[in-house]
Amino acid sequence: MRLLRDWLESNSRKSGSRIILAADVGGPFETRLERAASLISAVRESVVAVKINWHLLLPFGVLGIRGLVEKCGDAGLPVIADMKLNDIGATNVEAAETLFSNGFDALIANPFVGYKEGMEDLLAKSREMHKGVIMLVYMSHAGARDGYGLDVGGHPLYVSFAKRTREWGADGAVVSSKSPSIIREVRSILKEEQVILSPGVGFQGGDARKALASGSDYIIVGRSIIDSKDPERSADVLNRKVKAKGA
Ligand code: OMP
Repeated sequence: MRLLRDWLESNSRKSGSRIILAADVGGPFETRLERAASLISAVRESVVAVKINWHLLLPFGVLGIRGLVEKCGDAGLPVIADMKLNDIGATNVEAAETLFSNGFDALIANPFVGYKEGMEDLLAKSREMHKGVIMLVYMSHAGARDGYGLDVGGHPLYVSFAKRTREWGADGAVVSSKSPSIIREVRSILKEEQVILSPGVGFQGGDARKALASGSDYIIVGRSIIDSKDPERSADVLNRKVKAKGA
C-alpha cells in the first residue's frame, strides 16, 4: 500500500503536474457522470489526483460513482473524498469505511471536532485501511478568518489546527492558496512529509506559483479547468507555470 504523499509525488514526477483536479461537475444530473468521466479522461495525464465533492457524492452516492472512482484508479490517480468530515468518531468511521471500501484513497476531515471520540477513531481506521487523511487547516473563502482565524488564547485557530495535524500524524493539510503567509506558517509547523494542498487557485483569485513557493505541495483546481473550453490545455498551461514536485 502506497502512502498518499509518495503516490502524489510519483505522479508529479511523471506528469510534471502539481494539480489535484476538483471534479466539481455541476449542471444537469442526467449527464453529470458522463461529463465527469470525459473530464477525467481529458486531464488524466495532466493532474496528480482527483478530488470528489458533493457535486457527485450527493446525487449519485458512493456506489453510483464507483465506476468513475475506478476509472481514476485505473489511470493511476488517487481519489480524495471531500466531505470535510466533522462528526463523532463512530459516524466518521462509518463514512470512512464506506468511502475507502469503494475505491477512495483519502478523505478531508475537520480538526475542529477534536481528538478523543472524534478524529482519533477516524485516524485509526484510516491507518488500518492504509488510506490518507487530510485536515482542513485554513480555508480559501473570504469568511475563513471569522472561523479559522479566530483568536484562541493569543494565536489564531489555524495554528492549533496545524499543530493537531502534526501531532495526530495526518497525511497533510488543506491551506488556502490565497494566504501565502499562512501557508508558510503552517509549513513551519507540519512535518516535512506532511503535504499541504491549496485550493482557491484561479477562479477564487489564488496564485499557484505563490502558493507553491510558500510551501504548498499541490494546488486544488476546479472551475478554471472544468469550465474551460479545453480542460486539458488549461491544465497544461497551469502546469507550465509551475515545477513538478522534486524537479
Ligand atoms: P475551484 O474554486 O472551482 O477551483 O474549486 C475549489 C475546490 O476546492 C472546491 O471543490 C472546493 O470545495 C474546495 N475547497 C475550497 O475551495 N476551499 C477550501 O478552503 C477547501 C476546499 C477543499 O477542501 O478542497
